[in-house]
Amino acid sequence: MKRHISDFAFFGGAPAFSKPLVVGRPNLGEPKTFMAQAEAIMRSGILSNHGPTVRAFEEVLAQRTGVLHCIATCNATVALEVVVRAMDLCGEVIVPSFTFIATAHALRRAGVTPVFCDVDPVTHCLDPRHVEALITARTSGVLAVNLWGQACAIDELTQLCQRRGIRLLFDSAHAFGCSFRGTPLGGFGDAEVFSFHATKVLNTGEGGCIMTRNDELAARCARMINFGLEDGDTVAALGTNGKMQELAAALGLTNLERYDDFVAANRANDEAYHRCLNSTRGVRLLTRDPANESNLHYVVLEFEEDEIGASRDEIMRVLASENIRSRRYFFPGCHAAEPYRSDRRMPRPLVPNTERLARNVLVMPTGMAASVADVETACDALRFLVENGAELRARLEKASVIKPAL
Ligand code: T4K
Repeated sequence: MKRHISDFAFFGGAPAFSKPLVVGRPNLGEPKTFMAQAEAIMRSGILSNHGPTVRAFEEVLAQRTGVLHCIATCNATVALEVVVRAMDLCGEVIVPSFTFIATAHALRRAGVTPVFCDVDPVTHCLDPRHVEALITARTSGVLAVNLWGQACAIDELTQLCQRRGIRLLFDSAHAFGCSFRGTPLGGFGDAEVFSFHATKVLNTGEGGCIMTRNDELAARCARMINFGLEDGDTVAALGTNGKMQELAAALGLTNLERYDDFVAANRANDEAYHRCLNSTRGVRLLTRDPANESNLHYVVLEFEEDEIGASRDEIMRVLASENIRSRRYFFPGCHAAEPYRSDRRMPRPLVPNTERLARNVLVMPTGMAASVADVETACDALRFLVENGAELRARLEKASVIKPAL
């Protein structure tokens, strides 16, 4: 328990954790289950090209979500780029400025201009009220993000896109296992893309999938992730190699068996964060809509620098020396990252909420690798820093270590 600023490792004390407590330590199922599947795959000699394990993984995902088509991919970034091309999106697509850079890059790499739109200050998701004003004759669609394991304003965006005759695609990288008003995510809009990166609630090491109810779009995506090949050797379209490999699917199936445990761990941690931080002024947890189910895989804090007397970055730096490795997703916002920042041809809508969130948001560790006791220890340190922000800043200034960017 920290009682003085000097108790923090940054100022010479002992760190709260001997090993790093990180955001994104993989959730893993039983090694024995994976090994048995890996052995079967090795004996079969089928390692890739939409083999039986990938097909089984796709089938389970389709069943769980009730979505007709699930196409497993090597990651979500390639999957997004593939769907953007398969949907024939062109010109401009409206996308939130507060998201992981992969969302924007997928558009740009597919030859589409991402038009960065501001987000809702409460949900951090694309704000439909700002979307409409950005629609021009060049707009072919909206790429919305179901951020932090929560559904965004799906109804409003669906109605808006239908009314304006443009397409709607969802980046659901964070949102496997989540639902919107009782319906599992996966079947909304023209398509949804999920990530199974090591850091996600369900992982295949690297991986992702495309889900859609549209038969034709599914067929196009399946072809495009396999070089545009049809019937083995006929190249029917432009394509890439976006296939998931068999061993990745085996890891996915293995981890899926413990999915409920992963979410239960997240829930217990989420409750602990709320319990420990609820009465701390200057820091608040993301408010989630109780009507939508979340996997709770992201613990998202917002800091009020004026109230605390210290910034998110100052707090994060001192936490890091405690071996509490929080992340400042998505600093500095896509609009302020290259190549978008320097591209003078890009439309430049104002995004004040994104800029505030990029300064104030901090994501904390959770998942199977973080116990409730770990969360309580991390929160003790965090609470002390927030409650003693002015002193923290003074000590940092004295040590002349303040740097605006880490
Ligand atoms: N759309 C959105 C909204 C996204 O957030 C993302 C990805 C995508 C699309 C694209 O999905 P993918 O193409 O990746 O499928 C991470 C992930 O790399 C990225 O998948 C994720 N979003 C993004 C938000 O975060 P980093 O750079 O913050 O995390 P990384 O890879 O440095 O790992 C974080 C910590 O996790 C490490 O300090 C240690 C731990 N870790 C990580 C790996 C990979 C492990 O303990 N074991 C591991 O194997 O990007």
